[in-house]
Amino acid sequence: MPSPLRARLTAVLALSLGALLAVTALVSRPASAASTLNQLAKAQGRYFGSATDNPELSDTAYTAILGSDEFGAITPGNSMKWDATEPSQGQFSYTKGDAVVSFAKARGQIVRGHTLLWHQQLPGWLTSGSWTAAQLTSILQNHIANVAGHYKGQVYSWDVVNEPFNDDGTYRSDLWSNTLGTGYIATALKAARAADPNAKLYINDYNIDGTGAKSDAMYNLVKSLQAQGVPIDGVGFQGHLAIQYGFPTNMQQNLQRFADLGVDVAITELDVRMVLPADATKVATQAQYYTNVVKACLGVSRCVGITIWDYTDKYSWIPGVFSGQGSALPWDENLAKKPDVYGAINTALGGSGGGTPPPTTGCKVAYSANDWGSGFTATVTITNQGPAISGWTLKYSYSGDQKLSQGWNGTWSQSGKDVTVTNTSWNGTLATGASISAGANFTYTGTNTAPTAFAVNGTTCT
Ligand code: 9MR
Repeated sequence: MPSPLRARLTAVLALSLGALLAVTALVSRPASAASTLNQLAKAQGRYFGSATDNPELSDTAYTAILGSDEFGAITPGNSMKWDATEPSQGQFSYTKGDAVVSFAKARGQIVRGHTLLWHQQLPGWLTSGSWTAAQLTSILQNHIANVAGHYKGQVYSWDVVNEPFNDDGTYRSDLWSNTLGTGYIATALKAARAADPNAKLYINDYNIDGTGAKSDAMYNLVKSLQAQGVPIDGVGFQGHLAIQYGFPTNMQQNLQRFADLGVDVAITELDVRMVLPADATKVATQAQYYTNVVKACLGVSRCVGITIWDYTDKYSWIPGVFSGQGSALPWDENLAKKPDVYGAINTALGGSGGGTPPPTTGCKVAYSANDWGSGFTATVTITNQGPAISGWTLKYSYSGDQKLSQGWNGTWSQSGKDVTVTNTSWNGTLATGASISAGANFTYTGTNTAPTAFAVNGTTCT
């Protein structure tokens, strides 16, 4: 092959490769490092989860985030409670709970079952009946055998007993303790173990996040259950916090003392509310609370995960219960991440904040020249840092006598020292963050100094 022809072919091949690389650059994404909340938690052997509820599952914008990598665990907020699962005595209904389980399963998320026994959300037949201790024991055992039996193998854990204590550490006076004494807790745990031997069995409560009388009561309960040989695998610290009440005392040490008893610990219903309206100072405090909770959990090796009590203010329980309070979650009512709050959680989990949106203006141009003394090949790579564009014009200038001979991947022209490159018919569209490369050959005499200023569509680039 005569050598000029071979040189031409080599050049054509090189140009084709260049075009291919340019196209590849348009479609390829950056390598995925852990960046979402659950990916980050997972990298530390934990999960990051959210509660949800059935009415929300028809909101597709909502479920897109709930089912994303941000969350590795789901807790049904209501649909496994007694009024939902046994609305009439002996008649069990699993439709709503099953919907949550199948949502989670389809996305590889674990489920925290919630809850087999509580003083709230009990059906009328149960609360209005008058039961002997023997009858109520059998009702409780039957309920747990059925519900935990139905979900056997499908839930990671059960909040077997929910909120047994008053804030002063005494046992709550309710149907259960009034009829059965405190022994109902052991009865429930044993029934749950029998129904689903592999589920982690938890007792779950609020205002036990820090040390204090209520937390002491829970601690003593766990110790006494263990002493009696009653199955207990974990304690759930709900984490319903409010910035106006201060951060729980010694949270990490508190979690640790439970872990030291040989049980898992988990943050099960985290939210951090404030008196509305939100302002920068309140949000900063709130972000600090979230940071503190994440760090407390990560500081305790048996803290297995963190669940927020739904991820968005759109579906938070707070405003309906605490009038004038809210803004408690890392996503706002429009399902947008709150950069400060989401960012604090992401950062505390070891991420880079993640909530900062990409720059919405500007462009970046990288220029290089492959110089052989009397000529050179210039390559320019434009990165769009603004909103998507559907056509681009790049302008820059030389300081010497560089003269354009031929360009590719764009329409190249020159007027004096000024060079203009516009898109071809096939590379005009640039999404936010996308790049395109173009090249041209030039001849010159004297010196070939690289240009320093570039503009795309009239905007000066970095
Ligand atoms: O999020 C639940 C909300 O939709 C219910 O109306 C409410 C009924 O009391 O229960 C909420 O969830 C609670 C959870 O089951 C136990 N800890 C407190 C939670 C917030 O009230």
